[in-house]
Formats: sequence, C-alpha cells, structure tokens
Amino acid sequence: MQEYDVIVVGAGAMGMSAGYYLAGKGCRTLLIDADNPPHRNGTHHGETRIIRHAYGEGREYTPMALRAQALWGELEDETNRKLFLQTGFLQTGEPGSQMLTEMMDSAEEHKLPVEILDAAEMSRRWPGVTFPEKMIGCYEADSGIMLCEECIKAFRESAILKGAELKVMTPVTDIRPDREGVTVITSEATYRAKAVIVTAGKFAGGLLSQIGLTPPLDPIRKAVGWFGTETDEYDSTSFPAFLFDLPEGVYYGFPSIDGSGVKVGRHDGEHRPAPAEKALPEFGAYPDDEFDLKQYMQQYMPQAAKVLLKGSSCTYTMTPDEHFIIDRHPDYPHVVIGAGFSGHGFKFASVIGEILSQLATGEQPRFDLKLFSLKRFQKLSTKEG
Ligand code: PYC
Repeated sequence: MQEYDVIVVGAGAMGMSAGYYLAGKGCRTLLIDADNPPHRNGTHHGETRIIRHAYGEGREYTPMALRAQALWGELEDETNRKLFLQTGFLQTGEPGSQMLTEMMDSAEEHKLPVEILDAAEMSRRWPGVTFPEKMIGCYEADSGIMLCEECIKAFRESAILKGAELKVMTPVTDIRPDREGVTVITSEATYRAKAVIVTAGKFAGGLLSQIGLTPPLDPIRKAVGWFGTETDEYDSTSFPAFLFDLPEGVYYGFPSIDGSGVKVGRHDGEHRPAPAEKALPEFGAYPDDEFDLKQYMQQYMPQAAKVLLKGSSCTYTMTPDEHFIIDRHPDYPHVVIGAGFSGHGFKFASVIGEILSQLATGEQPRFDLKLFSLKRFQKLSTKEG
C-alpha cells in the first residue's frame, strides 16, 4: 500500500492550496479529486472572485484576508501568472446595513485605508451606477479580483513541481481513521497516511458522516450572469468589484475585464438544494436566474442591463451561520476538515491552505480559529469511526 505523510481529499481551491503548502514543507503529499481541477462542477469556476480586507461578514476575518492577499502575491511571483487585479472594492447600502457597518468597523479596528462615500460622491466616481440618495459606500482601493481558475492552475502546477502527487477523476469512497493514521480508499486503490485533510466541497457532508461527523452543511445552487455594456464606464480600468447590501437582496459583481461584460450574482435569496450526487442545473434552468439579475442591473447599472452575454451556475456549501468550518476531528486530531465556505471562501484559499497544512502537520496556526470550530454546532454528533 502506498504511504504518504498527508492525503488531501478534494483538490479544489482549499485542497489544492493545502497540497501546495504541504509539498512546500517537504511532506509526502497525495491530492485526490473526483474531477480534474480547475473544472466547472464545483465552486472555483467563473473567472473571478472578490478579495477584500475590511470584512462585512465579521472583523475576525480581516487578519486572514491580509495574509491571504500576501500569499497570493507570493504565488503570483513564484508562478509568473497574473492572479490578482487591483480594481478596488466598493460595498454599498443604506445607513444601518449590518454588512456595511461591520466592514467600516473592521477597517477601523484593523486600521485599514478605506473611504466612506455618500451617494453624490459615488455617482461622481462611478457614473454608470444609479445610487439612490440615501445610500452610502465604503471603498477599499487595495482590494480587487482574484482570477480563480488561474489560481487553481498555479497551485496545481507548483504543488506538483514541489513533489505532490495528484490523482484526478478519482472519487474517494471511504476514509478510515485510526489511532496511528488514516486509510483512504478509492475505486482503484487504498492509500495510507499519517494525516488526512478533507476539503471535498459539496461532497464533504457525505464523507464526514462516514467518520462520525454531521456538521450542518447545505449545498445550494447559485446563478451568475455577464451583461454586455454600452459604455466603458464599467471597465475594470476604472470600475471596482462591488457588493450591494440592499433591502431587496445582496448582489455582488465585477467590472468588465477586457470586454467580458459586468458579472453579477445574488448572494442571498433562493436556496435551491444542490445535492452532491446530481449534476447542477445549468444557468437558465429557472426563469428567475436571468430575471432577478436583470432587474438589479436595470435599476442600478442601466447601461449594462440589456444583453445577457452568458450565465453560469455554481454551488455554495452553506453553514447555518455562514462561517467556515476549519477544525480537527474531535476524536482523531490527524483528520483535518475545511468545509462550509458559504459562498465567500475563495479569497481565503491561500491562507486556508496554509492553515490546513499546519493543522495536518501538528503546527499551531497563527490565527484564532474559534469562529470556525465544529463545536459551535450544538447538535454535532460524534461516534467512533
Ligand atoms: O466573497 O466577496 C465574496 C462574495 C460575496 C458574495 C459573493 N462573493
């Protein structure tokens, strides 16, 4: 039986990153994925993801966001790939918006350079947007966009160069931890390692239940669309990544990059189950995929609302509080879990890979991971695996 220091089950954004950091430490590392990353069947496709530092979902994320940004920069330098576009990031909403207030508080607490703007100033800077008079915004110029497929390619290429092995199109059927290590079984082979990292995205719930863990993980389908623009006001040379926390919903998006169109998605709203075992219905399978996004565009970005260039569907794996799970198995500390990234995890993939690699090799991560513990789910049941 082949033996490794660490096996990573699921080589999407978090797993591929963990494999990269493990291989960099000289660990014998095996990455196993049911698909061939980057691919379109998980949560790392769609060209772009936002990266931001002042954090509306909780100021606890800010130190991790800053470390993530630094690590992305190192990966860019190492692989000579363009991974980050510094377009700036604008979050906007009505005064009292919880996400906006938290973003501003997080900036203050961590002394981040942000600008608080009223509707008149936002309209002056970004004339392509119709800002209702009462809206305010928080703008962070250092932030921007990660090119998500490029990030996965960079991790993959570099992890392999550093000695990691990667098995693609290889679903894991069983994970069996014991006191000494762990056995990982696929349809083709059985592997043994001192530790395992489970970063299986929408498959995490099924795999974790085999090892006695049932955290509340809810994979849901989301839709994004790219809209053609009538002016260059939405171009990434002058237009930021954005998040609108509105009474009617939370919408986020990206400027048009080299004529790609404005990409927009709805972060909250309809929770359509995305069972791991079924293919995700394509964009357009539900009429509101387009309708909802178009309504938002007509109201706020009217010169980019007419033509839907393309659409895509993807999966968010939600936790009830929308915070991640980054923890060790309570009975088997050499079983490490990264799951439930709830639609806002990608930007952190670099730092989360670093953290997971540290947990798997017995090092102490520098971040407080309490927010991400398995224990917070009262009904978590464990049994001997
Ligand atoms: O991660 O910044 C983000 C995000 C918010 C909504 C969708 N993605």
